[in-house]
Amino acid sequence: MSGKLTEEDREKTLKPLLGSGWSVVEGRDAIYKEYLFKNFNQAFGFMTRVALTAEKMDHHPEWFNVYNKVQITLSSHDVNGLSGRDIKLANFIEKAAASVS
Ligand code: HBI
Repeated sequence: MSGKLTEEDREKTLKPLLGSGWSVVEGRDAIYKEYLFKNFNQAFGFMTRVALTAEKMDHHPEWFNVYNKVQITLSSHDVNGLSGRDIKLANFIEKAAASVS
């Protein structure tokens, strides 16, 4: 769970995310997705939810926000690539984004 994702892990846990708008970053073992919201309040509300969970997990996104756009990159520095923590956080992020309205 905390080590680098194996090929088997990738098949099982990464593939579903790649089917829902996440992509593997070129030249880096990391995943990326851009979210668009209606306005800044919704974007920042979403970021606040993600931030609280990220802090609890001690696992932090690389992210960029302008107005209603939030671009997120996930990777685990300690394993120099993707770990189960990235998958777990990405799945939480998906839920958080879906619950913004
Ligand atoms: N967040 N994404 C990510 N990757 C890490 O390896 C990581 C982190 N947040 C905190 C963290 N590691 C700490 O455990 C160390 O930097 C101390």
